[in-house]
Amino acid sequence: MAKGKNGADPTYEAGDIQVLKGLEHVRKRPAMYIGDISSRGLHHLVYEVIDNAIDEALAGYADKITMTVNKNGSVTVTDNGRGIPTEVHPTEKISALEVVMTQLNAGGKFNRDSYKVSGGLHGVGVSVVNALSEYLEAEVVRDGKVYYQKYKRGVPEAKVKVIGNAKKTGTKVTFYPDGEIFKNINFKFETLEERLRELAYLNKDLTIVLKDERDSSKDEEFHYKGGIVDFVKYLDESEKSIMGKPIYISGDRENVQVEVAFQYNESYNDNTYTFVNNINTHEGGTHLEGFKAALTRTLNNYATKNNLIKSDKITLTGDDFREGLTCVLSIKVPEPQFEGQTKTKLGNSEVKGIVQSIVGETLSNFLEETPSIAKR
Ligand code: 28F
Repeated sequence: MAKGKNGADPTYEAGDIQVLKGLEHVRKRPAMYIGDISSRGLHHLVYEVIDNAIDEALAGYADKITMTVNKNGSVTVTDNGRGIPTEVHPTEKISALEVVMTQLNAGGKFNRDSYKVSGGLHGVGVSVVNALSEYLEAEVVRDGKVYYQKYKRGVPEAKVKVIGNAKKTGTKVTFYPDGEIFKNINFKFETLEERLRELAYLNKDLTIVLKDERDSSKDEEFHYKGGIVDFVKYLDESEKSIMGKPIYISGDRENVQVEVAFQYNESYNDNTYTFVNNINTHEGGTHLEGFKAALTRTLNNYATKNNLIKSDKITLTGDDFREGLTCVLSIKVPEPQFEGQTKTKLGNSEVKGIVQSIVGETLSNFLEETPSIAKR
């Protein structure tokens, strides 16, 4: 290998400069990566780390995620997945763990036919969290060993080293947000609690534990075997349902997984929440359009066929069918296109037809089979 000007290995030098440029860009324009540097941006740091653990669960390798707000204000997230790979890169001579932690968007760990969860600004990668943290410690248990590396504002303090042995596997990330970037580095327990509870409802096989060393009386454990059906019951806790239990529909077509749970209560408001790959699509999109079209058409057909509409002068509109509706629609799409002001509107046009057909077919069968509920 030819030696660089100061005798350093030029390949390593080049890679190093590229890494430093990346981290420097993140620290110069953090809002481009996490939306803003207010409390919301601070919490996006946590969501970015959590989402990588959720991805490991979606891939089928982790079923428990623990998050702790430590006494000193740092946050620790652990999962019991495979552990981030640590093998040393053949040419770059650095561990895969260091690549994931220091190179922008190195964490693109899943290929097309799995679902990359992405919170915040949709999966910027944990290297962004690293660049915006005064320090970050990564601990990986894999191949019977415990690997460790510590970073200061994204720069490794030393090479990845083995600090012990262990049987299980998993990844643990502790980070302390950089006070030079964020004015306020206090994590709000209630904010974290709400997002983690939502993620547990959306991923029914996952257990999520939330601990606060500043006040351990608030510790929580979320695990909802009923998934989004339990979510609808939770949302409707203070309402009176007009049907025994929520209707649950699921199916998948063309690599799109659709799940919807809904029930009617005696109120007049429409309480519909929609998610794509665990992202809360506040602005709706093609999945919601498909669900609304299926609901309106199926209920209208049923009502007309069973002459439940007294006079033929009125046709019920979509809004009529959403009075008193509490609904959670959660879909998983390999390549979601997000639009809208806050990038929380799904744009994939093919999804509307997929959701409409899955919901339409299952719902009309359900109404035929349970006329008592249908009539109500
Ligand atoms: C506390 C936060 O970040 N968990 C993670 C994995 C597992 C793999 C992975 C992550 C492949 C090489 C890019 C392991 N074995 N929790 C986490 N768990 N990343 S992040 O792979 C990273 C990609 O570098 C993993 C086999 N395949 C993937």
